[in-house]
Amino acid sequence: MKTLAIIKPDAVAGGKIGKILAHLEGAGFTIRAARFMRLSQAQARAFYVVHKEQPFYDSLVKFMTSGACMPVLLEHEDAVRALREAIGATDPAEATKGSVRGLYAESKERNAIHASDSAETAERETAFFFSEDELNALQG
Ligand code: FUP
Repeated sequence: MKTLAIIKPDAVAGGKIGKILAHLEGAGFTIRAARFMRLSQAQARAFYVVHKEQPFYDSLVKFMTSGACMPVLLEHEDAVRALREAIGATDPAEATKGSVRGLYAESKERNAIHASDSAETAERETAFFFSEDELNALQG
């Protein structure tokens, strides 16, 4: 199955794209699609709409629009669970040492990477960045 990751603006600006993708490929994930883009305010607000009542929402949107990010579609057996395990806890202070966030996150907000938290979310978030036509074309 597939799941959606976003390498966040802190990690892109910090020159961590290569390290993070290598880490994920080393953990057995296959990259099926990727883009390099800067989220608009509207896109960031829509992407994180489930958090719109949270006190950190405005700050999160500001951070996610602060620079380029890299949405990546990843395939793995039990991909949602496998990616959540590989990235570690939201707060790097609580993340497993060898996880992506344990290695590369700066703070709970600037935490290097996003990963879908369920199969349903993965579907919604994948469609947010990649069209069916595009994904079919990539499959050949
Ligand atoms: P996660 O699924 O691990 O990305 O974490 P959440 O869905 O709980 O939060 C989504 C994003 O909101 C996090 F990646 C970072 C941000 N956030 C904060 O900035 N402060 C918080 O207290 C909680 C989350």
